[in-house]
Amino acid sequence: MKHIVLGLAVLAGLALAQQRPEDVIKGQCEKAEVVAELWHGFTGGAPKTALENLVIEFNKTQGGQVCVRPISQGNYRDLSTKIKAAFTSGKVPAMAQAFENNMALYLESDALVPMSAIGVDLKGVNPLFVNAVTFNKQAYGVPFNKSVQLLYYNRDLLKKHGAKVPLTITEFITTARRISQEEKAPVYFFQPDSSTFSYWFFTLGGSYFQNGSLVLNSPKAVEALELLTQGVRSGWARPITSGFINQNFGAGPFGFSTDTSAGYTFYLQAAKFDLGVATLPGRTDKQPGFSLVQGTNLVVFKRADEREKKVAADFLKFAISPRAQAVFGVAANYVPVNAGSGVEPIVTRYIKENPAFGVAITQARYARFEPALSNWEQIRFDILGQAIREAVLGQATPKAALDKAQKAAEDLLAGRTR
Ligand code: FGO
Repeated sequence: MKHIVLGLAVLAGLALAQQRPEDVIKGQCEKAEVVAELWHGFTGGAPKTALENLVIEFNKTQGGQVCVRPISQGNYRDLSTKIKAAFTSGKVPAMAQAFENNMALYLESDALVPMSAIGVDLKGVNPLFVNAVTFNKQAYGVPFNKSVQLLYYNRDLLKKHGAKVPLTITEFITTARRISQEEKAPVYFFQPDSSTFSYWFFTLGGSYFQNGSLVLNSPKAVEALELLTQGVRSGWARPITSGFINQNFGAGPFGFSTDTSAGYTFYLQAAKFDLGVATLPGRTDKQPGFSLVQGTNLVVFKRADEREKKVAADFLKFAISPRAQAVFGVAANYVPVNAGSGVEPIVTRYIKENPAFGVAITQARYARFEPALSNWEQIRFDILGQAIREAVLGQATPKAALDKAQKAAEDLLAGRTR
Protein backbone atom coordinates (compact mmCIF):
# COMPACT_ATOMS: atom_id res chain seq x y z
CA MET A 1 0.00 0.00 0.00
CA LYS A 2 2.79 2.38 0.92
CA HIS A 3 4.43 2.21 -2.49
CA ILE A 4 1.10 2.93 -4.15
CA VAL A 5 0.54 6.06 -2.11
CA LEU A 6 4.11 7.14 -2.72
CA GLY A 7 3.73 6.39 -6.41
CA LEU A 8 0.60 8.51 -6.53
CA ALA A 9 2.33 11.33 -4.71
CA VAL A 10 5.20 11.30 -7.16
CA LEU A 11 2.87 11.18 -10.13
CA ALA A 12 0.65 13.84 -8.67
CA GLY A 13 3.74 15.97 -8.67
CA LEU A 14 4.22 16.38 -4.96
CA ALA A 15 7.82 15.37 -5.33
CA LEU A 16 8.24 17.71 -8.30
CA ALA A 17 9.05 20.78 -6.29
CA GLN A 18 8.27 22.70 -3.17
CA GLN A 19 6.43 25.10 -5.41
CA ARG A 20 2.71 24.43 -5.89
CA PRO A 21 1.82 23.48 -9.47
CA GLU A 22 -0.49 26.49 -9.65
CA ASP A 23 2.42 28.81 -8.88
CA VAL A 24 4.63 27.10 -11.45
CA ILE A 25 1.96 27.81 -14.08
CA LYS A 26 1.65 31.39 -12.93
CA GLY A 27 5.36 31.80 -13.52
CA GLN A 28 5.15 30.12 -16.91
CA CYS A 29 2.37 32.46 -18.01
CA GLU A 30 3.91 35.65 -16.63
CA LYS A 31 5.73 36.68 -19.77
CA ALA A 32 3.66 34.78 -22.32
CA GLU A 33 2.14 36.77 -25.18
CA VAL A 34 -0.72 34.35 -25.61
CA VAL A 35 -2.52 32.83 -22.64
CA ALA A 36 -5.12 30.19 -23.49
CA GLU A 37 -7.45 29.67 -20.55
CA LEU A 38 -8.79 26.21 -19.77
CA TRP A 39 -11.83 26.36 -17.52
CA HIS A 40 -12.31 23.16 -15.57
CA GLY A 41 -14.49 21.54 -12.93
CA PHE A 42 -11.84 19.99 -10.69
CA THR A 43 -11.89 21.37 -7.17
CA GLY A 44 -8.86 19.60 -5.73
CA GLY A 45 -7.11 16.33 -5.06
CA ALA A 46 -5.33 14.16 -7.61
CA PRO A 47 -7.44 15.14 -10.67
CA LYS A 48 -6.68 18.86 -10.29
CA THR A 49 -3.00 18.31 -9.57
CA ALA A 50 -2.68 15.85 -12.45
CA LEU A 51 -4.23 18.37 -14.84
CA GLU A 52 -1.93 21.11 -13.60
CA ASN A 53 1.11 18.89 -14.03
CA LEU A 54 0.06 18.06 -17.56
CA VAL A 55 -0.25 21.78 -18.31
CA ILE A 56 3.19 22.43 -16.81
CA GLU A 57 4.71 19.79 -19.08
CA PHE A 58 2.97 21.30 -22.10
CA ASN A 59 3.94 24.86 -21.26
CA LYS A 60 7.57 23.80 -20.91
CA THR A 61 7.57 22.84 -24.59
CA GLN A 62 6.27 26.27 -25.64
CA GLY A 63 9.38 28.33 -24.92
CA GLY A 64 7.63 30.92 -22.75
CA GLN A 65 5.88 32.59 -25.68
CA VAL A 66 2.50 31.01 -25.14
CA CYS A 67 0.91 29.11 -22.29
CA VAL A 68 -2.19 27.30 -21.09
CA ARG A 69 -3.70 28.48 -17.82
CA PRO A 70 -6.15 26.10 -16.09
CA ILE A 71 -8.79 27.86 -14.02
CA SER A 72 -11.09 25.96 -11.66
CA GLN A 73 -14.68 27.20 -11.87
CA GLY A 74 -15.94 25.03 -9.01
CA ASN A 75 -17.49 21.63 -9.71
CA TYR A 76 -18.70 20.40 -13.10
CA ARG A 77 -22.10 22.01 -12.80
CA ASP A 78 -20.65 25.33 -11.67
CA LEU A 79 -18.43 25.12 -14.74
CA SER A 80 -21.24 24.78 -17.26
CA THR A 81 -23.22 27.50 -15.45
CA LYS A 82 -20.27 29.87 -15.78
CA ILE A 83 -19.75 29.03 -19.44
CA LYS A 84 -23.40 29.72 -20.20
CA ALA A 85 -23.07 33.04 -18.38
CA ALA A 86 -19.91 33.85 -20.37
CA PHE A 87 -21.83 33.29 -23.63
CA THR A 88 -24.14 36.18 -22.84
CA SER A 89 -22.05 38.49 -20.75
CA GLY A 90 -18.37 38.03 -20.90
CA LYS A 91 -15.22 36.59 -22.20
CA VAL A 92 -15.24 32.90 -23.07
CA PRO A 93 -12.10 30.87 -22.42
CA ALA A 94 -10.16 29.20 -25.22
CA MET A 95 -10.92 25.74 -23.81
CA ALA A 96 -13.15 24.04 -21.28
CA GLN A 97 -14.10 20.64 -19.97
CA ALA A 98 -17.53 19.57 -21.19
CA PHE A 99 -19.83 16.58 -20.83
CA GLU A 100 -21.39 15.36 -24.05
CA ASN A 101 -24.71 17.03 -23.18
CA ASN A 102 -22.86 20.29 -22.47
CA MET A 103 -21.40 20.03 -25.96
CA ALA A 104 -24.89 19.59 -27.41
CA LEU A 105 -25.97 22.72 -25.57
CA TYR A 106 -22.96 24.78 -26.67
CA LEU A 107 -23.53 23.61 -30.24
CA GLU A 108 -27.03 25.09 -30.14
CA SER A 109 -25.22 28.44 -29.85
CA ASP A 110 -22.75 27.36 -32.55
CA ALA A 111 -20.03 28.00 -29.98
CA LEU A 112 -17.64 25.11 -30.66
CA VAL A 113 -14.79 24.65 -33.10
CA PRO A 114 -14.80 21.29 -34.93
CA MET A 115 -11.59 19.40 -34.34
CA SER A 116 -10.95 19.00 -38.08
CA ALA A 117 -10.81 22.83 -38.42
CA ILE A 118 -7.85 23.08 -36.05
CA GLY A 119 -6.03 19.97 -37.21
CA VAL A 120 -6.75 17.80 -34.19
CA ASP A 121 -6.90 14.18 -35.30
CA LEU A 122 -8.63 11.60 -33.09
CA LYS A 123 -6.98 8.61 -34.70
CA GLY A 124 -6.11 5.98 -32.08
CA VAL A 125 -8.62 7.31 -29.58
CA ASN A 126 -11.13 4.79 -28.17
CA PRO A 127 -14.09 4.77 -30.61
CA LEU A 128 -16.58 4.61 -27.73
CA PHE A 129 -15.33 8.00 -26.55
CA VAL A 130 -14.88 9.46 -30.05
CA ASN A 131 -18.44 8.55 -30.94
CA ALA A 132 -19.66 10.45 -27.88
CA VAL A 133 -18.03 13.73 -28.97
CA THR A 134 -19.25 13.36 -32.55
CA PHE A 135 -22.27 15.44 -33.58
CA ASN A 136 -23.43 15.45 -37.23
CA LYS A 137 -20.36 13.42 -38.20
CA GLN A 138 -17.96 16.01 -36.75
CA ALA A 139 -15.91 15.67 -33.58
CA TYR A 140 -16.32 18.86 -31.53
CA GLY A 141 -13.89 18.02 -28.77
CA VAL A 142 -11.48 15.40 -27.52
CA PRO A 143 -12.22 12.91 -24.74
CA PHE A 144 -9.87 13.85 -21.93
CA ASN A 145 -10.70 12.68 -18.42
CA LYS A 146 -13.09 9.79 -18.93
CA SER A 147 -14.04 7.63 -15.97
CA VAL A 148 -16.00 4.44 -15.51
CA GLN A 149 -17.77 3.22 -12.41
CA LEU A 150 -16.22 0.42 -10.42
CA LEU A 151 -17.19 -1.77 -7.49
CA TYR A 152 -15.32 -0.50 -4.44
CA TYR A 153 -15.22 -2.84 -1.46
CA ASN A 154 -13.86 -3.20 2.03
CA ARG A 155 -11.56 -6.22 1.99
CA ASP A 156 -11.37 -6.38 5.78
CA LEU A 157 -15.14 -6.52 6.16
CA LEU A 158 -15.51 -9.19 3.48
CA LYS A 159 -12.83 -11.28 5.16
CA LYS A 160 -14.48 -10.87 8.56
CA HIS A 161 -17.72 -12.27 7.14
CA GLY A 162 -16.11 -14.91 4.94
CA ALA A 163 -17.58 -13.29 1.84
CA LYS A 164 -16.34 -13.30 -1.76
CA VAL A 165 -16.34 -10.33 -4.13
CA PRO A 166 -19.75 -10.60 -5.82
CA LEU A 167 -19.76 -11.10 -9.60
CA THR A 168 -23.49 -10.82 -10.23
CA ILE A 169 -26.27 -8.56 -9.02
CA THR A 170 -27.87 -11.52 -7.24
CA GLU A 171 -24.62 -12.36 -5.47
CA PHE A 172 -24.12 -8.71 -4.65
CA ILE A 173 -27.53 -8.34 -3.00
CA THR A 174 -27.22 -11.64 -1.13
CA THR A 175 -23.77 -10.70 0.17
CA ALA A 176 -24.66 -7.11 1.07
CA ARG A 177 -27.82 -8.29 2.82
CA ARG A 178 -26.05 -10.95 4.86
CA ILE A 179 -23.18 -8.70 5.97
CA SER A 180 -25.63 -5.90 6.78
CA GLN A 181 -27.66 -8.27 8.97
CA GLU A 182 -24.56 -9.45 10.76
CA GLU A 183 -23.27 -5.88 11.17
CA LYS A 184 -26.73 -4.57 12.04
CA ALA A 185 -26.16 -1.70 9.61
CA PRO A 186 -26.39 -1.20 5.82
CA VAL A 187 -23.07 -1.81 4.08
CA TYR A 188 -23.81 -0.73 0.48
CA PHE A 189 -23.19 3.03 0.42
CA PHE A 190 -24.70 4.89 -2.53
CA GLN A 191 -25.53 8.43 -3.60
CA PRO A 192 -29.19 8.54 -4.61
CA ASP A 193 -28.41 10.24 -7.92
CA SER A 194 -28.54 9.65 -11.65
CA SER A 195 -24.99 8.27 -11.74
CA THR A 196 -25.67 5.38 -9.34
CA PHE A 197 -29.07 4.80 -10.88
CA SER A 198 -27.58 4.60 -14.40
CA TYR A 199 -25.36 1.66 -13.40
CA TRP A 200 -28.29 -0.36 -12.09
CA PHE A 201 -30.55 0.71 -14.95
CA PHE A 202 -28.03 -0.12 -17.73
CA THR A 203 -27.05 -3.41 -16.11
CA LEU A 204 -30.66 -4.53 -15.75
CA GLY A 205 -30.95 -3.91 -19.50
CA GLY A 206 -32.53 -0.45 -19.49
CA SER A 207 -32.19 2.22 -22.14
CA TYR A 208 -33.05 5.92 -21.84
CA PHE A 209 -34.42 6.03 -25.39
CA GLN A 210 -37.39 4.29 -26.88
CA ASN A 211 -38.16 4.93 -30.55
CA GLY A 212 -35.97 8.00 -30.40
CA SER A 213 -37.73 9.53 -27.41
CA LEU A 214 -36.43 9.97 -23.89
CA VAL A 215 -38.15 7.60 -21.46
CA LEU A 216 -37.40 7.89 -17.74
CA ASN A 217 -40.25 5.71 -16.46
CA SER A 218 -39.75 2.48 -18.40
CA PRO A 219 -40.34 -0.83 -16.55
CA LYS A 220 -36.55 -1.31 -16.31
CA ALA A 221 -36.19 2.15 -14.74
CA VAL A 222 -38.86 1.32 -12.19
CA GLU A 223 -37.12 -1.99 -11.50
CA ALA A 224 -33.75 -0.27 -10.95
CA LEU A 225 -35.23 2.31 -8.62
CA GLU A 226 -37.19 -0.35 -6.75
CA LEU A 227 -34.00 -2.29 -6.21
CA LEU A 228 -32.37 0.72 -4.53
CA THR A 229 -35.48 1.67 -2.61
CA GLN A 230 -35.95 -1.87 -1.31
CA GLY A 231 -32.28 -2.03 -0.43
CA VAL A 232 -32.76 0.94 1.85
CA ARG A 233 -36.01 -0.37 3.29
CA SER A 234 -34.65 -3.83 3.99
CA GLY A 235 -31.46 -2.44 5.53
CA TRP A 236 -28.61 -3.35 3.16
CA ALA A 237 -28.26 -0.02 1.34
CA ARG A 238 -27.36 3.32 2.91
CA PRO A 239 -28.20 6.47 0.94
CA ILE A 240 -25.51 9.13 1.22
CA THR A 241 -27.30 12.40 0.71
CA SER A 242 -24.52 14.89 1.29
CA GLY A 243 -20.95 14.83 0.04
CA PHE A 244 -19.00 12.10 -1.72
CA ILE A 245 -19.02 8.55 -0.38
CA ASN A 246 -15.35 8.85 0.49
CA GLN A 247 -16.33 11.72 2.79
CA ASN A 248 -18.90 9.50 4.53
CA PHE A 249 -16.92 6.44 5.63
CA GLY A 250 -17.67 7.43 9.23
CA ALA A 251 -21.42 6.97 8.70
CA GLY A 252 -21.26 3.23 9.49
CA PRO A 253 -19.54 0.04 8.32
CA PHE A 254 -18.61 0.51 4.65
CA GLY A 255 -18.86 -2.66 2.60
CA PHE A 256 -19.46 -1.64 -1.01
CA SER A 257 -20.09 1.22 -3.38
CA THR A 258 -20.52 1.56 -7.15
CA ASP A 259 -18.66 4.77 -7.86
CA THR A 260 -16.45 6.56 -10.38
CA SER A 261 -12.92 5.27 -10.95
CA ALA A 262 -11.76 8.87 -10.46
CA GLY A 263 -12.79 8.54 -6.83
CA TYR A 264 -10.03 5.99 -6.26
CA THR A 265 -7.36 8.40 -4.96
CA PHE A 266 -9.95 10.06 -2.70
CA TYR A 267 -11.11 6.66 -1.38
CA LEU A 268 -7.55 5.51 -0.79
CA GLN A 269 -6.78 8.60 1.25
CA ALA A 270 -9.92 8.39 3.36
CA ALA A 271 -10.13 4.62 3.91
CA LYS A 272 -8.98 3.19 7.21
CA PHE A 273 -9.61 -0.29 5.77
CA ASP A 274 -8.01 -2.35 3.01
CA LEU A 275 -9.66 -0.96 -0.12
CA GLY A 276 -10.50 -3.31 -2.96
CA VAL A 277 -11.71 -2.54 -6.46
CA ALA A 278 -13.42 -4.85 -8.95
CA THR A 279 -15.47 -4.70 -12.11
CA LEU A 280 -19.17 -4.08 -11.49
CA PRO A 281 -21.57 -6.92 -10.69
CA GLY A 282 -23.24 -8.07 -13.90
CA ARG A 283 -26.57 -9.56 -14.80
CA THR A 284 -24.78 -12.93 -15.13
CA ASP A 285 -21.27 -14.04 -14.18
CA LYS A 286 -20.32 -14.07 -17.88
CA GLN A 287 -19.58 -10.36 -18.04
CA PRO A 288 -19.40 -7.31 -15.76
CA GLY A 289 -22.27 -4.90 -15.37
CA PHE A 290 -22.48 -1.76 -17.49
CA SER A 291 -20.77 1.27 -16.10
CA LEU A 292 -21.79 4.84 -16.73
CA VAL A 293 -19.05 6.79 -18.49
CA GLN A 294 -18.46 10.10 -16.74
CA GLY A 295 -15.67 12.66 -16.71
CA THR A 296 -15.33 15.19 -19.48
CA ASN A 297 -14.00 16.16 -22.89
CA LEU A 298 -12.02 19.25 -23.85
CA VAL A 299 -13.69 21.69 -26.24
CA VAL A 300 -12.44 24.84 -28.00
CA PHE A 301 -14.65 27.91 -28.32
CA LYS A 302 -15.16 29.72 -31.62
CA ARG A 303 -15.10 33.12 -29.97
CA ALA A 304 -11.55 32.69 -28.68
CA ASP A 305 -8.89 34.67 -30.48
CA GLU A 306 -7.11 32.87 -33.30
CA ARG A 307 -3.76 32.71 -31.52
CA GLU A 308 -5.40 31.18 -28.46
CA LYS A 309 -7.10 28.61 -30.67
CA LYS A 310 -3.74 27.58 -32.06
CA VAL A 311 -2.40 27.04 -28.52
CA ALA A 312 -5.57 25.13 -27.66
CA ALA A 313 -5.15 22.87 -30.68
CA ASP A 314 -1.58 22.10 -29.69
CA PHE A 315 -2.64 21.42 -26.12
CA LEU A 316 -5.44 19.06 -27.18
CA LYS A 317 -3.05 17.09 -29.36
CA PHE A 318 -0.68 16.81 -26.42
CA ALA A 319 -3.48 15.92 -23.96
CA ILE A 320 -4.69 12.93 -25.97
CA SER A 321 -1.25 11.58 -26.77
CA PRO A 322 -0.64 8.07 -25.39
CA ARG A 323 2.06 9.27 -23.05
CA ALA A 324 0.04 12.17 -21.57
CA GLN A 325 -3.03 9.97 -21.19
CA ALA A 326 -0.98 7.30 -19.45
CA VAL A 327 0.53 9.73 -16.95
CA PHE A 328 -2.76 11.52 -16.34
CA GLY A 329 -4.81 8.34 -16.15
CA VAL A 330 -2.45 6.71 -13.70
CA ALA A 331 -2.38 9.77 -11.45
CA ALA A 332 -6.15 10.20 -11.12
CA ASN A 333 -7.51 6.78 -12.14
CA TYR A 334 -9.13 7.94 -15.35
CA VAL A 335 -9.27 5.53 -18.28
CA PRO A 336 -6.59 6.37 -20.84
CA VAL A 337 -8.58 7.46 -23.91
CA ASN A 338 -5.83 6.43 -26.23
CA ALA A 339 -5.37 2.81 -27.15
CA GLY A 340 -1.62 3.43 -27.37
CA SER A 341 -1.55 4.18 -23.64
CA GLY A 342 -1.96 0.49 -22.95
CA VAL A 343 1.63 -0.16 -23.94
CA GLU A 344 3.11 2.86 -22.20
CA PRO A 345 5.52 1.50 -19.55
CA ILE A 346 3.92 3.74 -16.94
CA VAL A 347 0.58 2.00 -17.47
CA THR A 348 1.90 -1.54 -17.55
CA ARG A 349 4.08 -0.89 -14.50
CA TYR A 350 1.26 0.70 -12.55
CA ILE A 351 -1.18 -2.10 -13.39
CA LYS A 352 1.36 -4.57 -12.06
CA GLU A 353 1.82 -2.62 -8.84
CA ASN A 354 -1.80 -1.70 -8.51
CA PRO A 355 -4.39 -3.91 -10.20
CA ALA A 356 -7.09 -1.27 -9.46
CA PHE A 357 -5.99 0.77 -12.44
CA GLY A 358 -6.20 -2.27 -14.70
CA VAL A 359 -9.74 -2.86 -13.43
CA ALA A 360 -10.84 0.54 -14.78
CA ILE A 361 -9.36 -0.29 -18.16
CA THR A 362 -11.18 -3.65 -18.24
CA GLN A 363 -14.45 -2.09 -17.07
CA ALA A 364 -14.27 0.47 -19.92
CA ARG A 365 -15.21 -2.35 -22.30
CA TYR A 366 -18.60 -2.51 -20.57
CA ALA A 367 -19.70 1.07 -20.48
CA ARG A 368 -22.59 3.28 -21.58
CA PHE A 369 -23.34 6.98 -21.81
CA GLU A 370 -26.29 8.99 -20.58
CA PRO A 371 -28.22 10.85 -23.31
CA ALA A 372 -26.34 13.70 -25.01
CA LEU A 373 -29.37 15.98 -24.97
CA SER A 374 -28.74 19.68 -24.45
CA ASN A 375 -31.17 19.66 -21.52
CA TRP A 376 -29.78 16.50 -19.95
CA GLU A 377 -27.76 18.20 -17.22
CA GLN A 378 -30.91 19.79 -15.86
CA ILE A 379 -32.84 16.54 -16.29
CA ARG A 380 -30.23 14.34 -14.58
CA PHE A 381 -29.91 16.60 -11.53
CA ASP A 382 -33.25 18.37 -11.09
CA ILE A 383 -35.74 15.89 -12.56
CA LEU A 384 -34.40 12.32 -12.58
CA GLY A 385 -32.13 12.96 -9.59
CA GLN A 386 -35.03 14.46 -7.69
CA ALA A 387 -37.21 11.42 -8.45
CA ILE A 388 -34.48 9.06 -7.27
CA ARG A 389 -34.09 10.94 -3.99
CA GLU A 390 -37.84 11.03 -3.40
CA ALA A 391 -38.22 7.29 -3.94
CA VAL A 392 -35.17 6.30 -1.94
CA LEU A 393 -36.20 8.50 0.97
CA GLY A 394 -39.70 7.02 0.90
CA GLN A 395 -41.54 10.17 -0.19
CA ALA A 396 -42.99 8.55 -3.33
CA THR A 397 -43.12 5.10 -4.88
CA PRO A 398 -40.52 4.50 -7.62
CA LYS A 399 -43.28 4.32 -10.23
CA ALA A 400 -44.96 7.56 -9.11
CA ALA A 401 -41.64 9.39 -8.82
CA LEU A 402 -40.52 8.32 -12.30
CA ASP A 403 -43.93 9.06 -13.87
CA LYS A 404 -43.68 12.57 -12.48
CA ALA A 405 -40.10 12.85 -13.78
CA GLN A 406 -41.19 11.71 -17.23
CA LYS A 407 -43.88 14.37 -17.36
CA ALA A 408 -41.45 17.06 -16.18
CA ALA A 409 -38.83 16.00 -18.75
CA GLU A 410 -41.42 16.04 -21.56
CA ASP A 411 -42.52 19.52 -20.55
CA LEU A 412 -38.94 20.73 -20.48
CA LEU A 413 -38.08 19.18 -23.85
CA ALA A 414 -41.26 20.61 -25.40
CA GLY A 415 -40.29 24.06 -24.16
CA ARG A 416 -43.28 24.28 -21.82
CA THR A 417 -40.98 24.83 -18.84
CA ARG A 418 -37.47 26.13 -18.40
C1 FGO B 1 -19.23 13.07 -11.66
C2 FGO B 1 -20.98 14.08 -12.67
C3 FGO B 1 -22.17 15.27 -14.45
C4 FGO B 1 -22.82 14.92 -15.63
C5 FGO B 1 -22.10 13.10 -14.71
C6 FGO B 1 -23.37 15.98 -16.41
C7 FGO B 1 -22.53 17.52 -14.79
C8 FGO B 1 -21.62 13.27 -11.58
C9 FGO B 1 -20.45 12.61 -10.87
C10 FGO B 1 -22.31 14.17 -10.58
O1 FGO B 1 -14.77 12.93 -13.28
P1 FGO B 1 -15.63 12.03 -12.51
O2 FGO B 1 -15.63 10.61 -12.83
O3 FGO B 1 -15.30 12.16 -10.95
C11 FGO B 1 -15.09 13.41 -10.30
C12 FGO B 1 -13.59 13.57 -10.08
C13 FGO B 1 -13.11 15.00 -10.17
O4 FGO B 1 -13.82 15.84 -9.29
O5 FGO B 1 -13.35 13.04 -8.78
C14 FGO B 1 -14.55 12.58 -8.17
N1 FGO B 1 -14.44 12.88 -6.73
C15 FGO B 1 -14.08 14.14 -6.31
C16 FGO B 1 -13.93 14.40 -4.96
C17 FGO B 1 -14.16 13.39 -4.01
O6 FGO B 1 -14.07 13.57 -2.80
N2 FGO B 1 -14.53 12.14 -4.48
C18 FGO B 1 -14.69 11.87 -5.81
O7 FGO B 1 -15.03 10.76 -6.19
C19 FGO B 1 -15.63 13.37 -8.89
O8 FGO B 1 -16.90 12.76 -8.82
O9 FGO B 1 -17.11 12.59 -12.62
C20 FGO B 1 -18.17 12.01 -11.87
C21 FGO B 1 -20.48 13.14 -9.45
C22 FGO B 1 -21.31 14.42 -9.47
O10 FGO B 1 -20.48 15.50 -9.84
O11 FGO B 1 -21.95 14.62 -8.25
O12 FGO B 1 -19.76 13.43 -12.92
N3 FGO B 1 -21.73 14.12 -13.90
N4 FGO B 1 -22.76 13.58 -15.78
N5 FGO B 1 -21.99 16.54 -14.01
N6 FGO B 1 -22.40 18.78 -14.41
N7 FGO B 1 -23.19 17.24 -15.96
O13 FGO B 1 -23.96 15.76 -17.45
